[in-house]
Amino acid sequence: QLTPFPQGFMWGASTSAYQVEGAWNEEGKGPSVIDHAVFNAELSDFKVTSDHYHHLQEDIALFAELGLKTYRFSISWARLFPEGTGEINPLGVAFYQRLIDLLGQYHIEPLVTLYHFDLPWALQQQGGWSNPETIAAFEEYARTAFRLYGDRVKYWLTINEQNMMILKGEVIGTLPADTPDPQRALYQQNHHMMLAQARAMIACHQMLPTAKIGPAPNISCIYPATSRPEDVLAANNFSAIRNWLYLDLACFGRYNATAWSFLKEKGYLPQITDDEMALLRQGKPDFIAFNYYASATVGADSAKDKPESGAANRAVDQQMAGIDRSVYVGVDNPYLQKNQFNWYIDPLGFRITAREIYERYRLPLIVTENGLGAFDELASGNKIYDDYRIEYLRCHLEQLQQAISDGVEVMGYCPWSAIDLVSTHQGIGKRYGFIYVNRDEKDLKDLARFKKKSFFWYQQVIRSNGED
Ligand code: BGP
Repeated sequence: QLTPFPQGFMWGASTSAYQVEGAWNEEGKGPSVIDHAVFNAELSDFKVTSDHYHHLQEDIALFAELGLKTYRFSISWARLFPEGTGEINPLGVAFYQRLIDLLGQYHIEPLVTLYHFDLPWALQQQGGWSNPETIAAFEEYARTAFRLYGDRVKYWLTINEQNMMILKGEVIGTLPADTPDPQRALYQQNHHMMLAQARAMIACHQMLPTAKIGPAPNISCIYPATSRPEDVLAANNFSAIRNWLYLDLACFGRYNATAWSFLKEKGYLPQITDDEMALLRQGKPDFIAFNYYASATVGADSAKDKPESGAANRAVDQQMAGIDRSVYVGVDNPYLQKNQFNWYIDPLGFRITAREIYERYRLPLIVTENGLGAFDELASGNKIYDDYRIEYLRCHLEQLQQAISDGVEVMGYCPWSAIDLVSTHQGIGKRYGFIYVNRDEKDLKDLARFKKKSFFWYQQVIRSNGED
């Protein structure tokens, strides 16, 4: 007998500012690291994306029609503070005010990410997260957001996928290319981000006593390649480095012992002080948000000894970038299907992950990303038959409900993404939305919005509180 989704369950959907807004240099917005990053020239850039900035009313009306109870979006730090700190941009302030007001009109609860990969370029030029002054800049920005929007926004997320920014430092991180000893520098950045997060959580609790705030890492289910103890140990180590390092710091204010010994062995230990550790213990989240897309399977044999075993191997390697490939190797999982981008589809892994997080930290969970990227086809009559996405989401929701029945406290589910937007490394062609945006990689067309088949499916799911 399955436990029903709780009353007031936060049925939602997610986006992030740089992937959906466009208007990259309009109305006083400063540049961010994304505007200076070099991506594949064949793919769409982040200048216009889905042009949500200029389609705000239309998009929020569509989200209301979809039935969203919650909308997760991020504030572009550089839209509020073009220089990262100091002078505030009134037009940026007004844009998010408008967005939040519109959500209010439709009774959609805002869930706001403070920082989703787009560090202001001005801060990056001063060393980004390697510079401890960025910690104070983040706190100032967070306090400003709490002051401006705290009367309406009750749910806050600190930093999106901090673990991915560290593990894939060279791709989405903020490490300048010529940094000596890059791994060590990344773990120092990680420490600074943790301090910034703790300061934001403390500020949130001081300024908005009824608001709730939490971290939003990407957590993956890690399987051992076989039942050979060496493989199990490898999976255990990998999970500590990939997942628990981040949540242990956020929730317990301490370094995960296994991860710490890995950092020590590799010479990646950050510099930390007792005062900083006291601050980390003081800043506590109210809930844990997590993004889940796929699981990974790892073995103990070093990559040196094994030839590449194909796409799955690369998929795991992608997740392990930043971790010495001679330590762990990603292996194929013959029990799982893959999507068009070679990510494993693993709904049961989703349930396992939710249980694992809950058992470790005993905080309510909210899923802030989960979804299927695919090359959707626009059929005649502007229809999009994305049955594969419905299938993916349905199976994951089933397992989420199983997790709830297992006793896991789940506040909500916000799949990625509310509307099509630009994927960081694969352009607009890799779509996730319930709403299609009519454009190609380079041809902006008319940016018209079309409801996909999954839109109507999700609408019914929300209407029935997950019964359908
Ligand atoms: C997460 C990010 C999102 C989004 C998503 C899908 O890591 O938080 O910003 O991009 O992954 O990833 P992709 O677009 O690479 O398929």
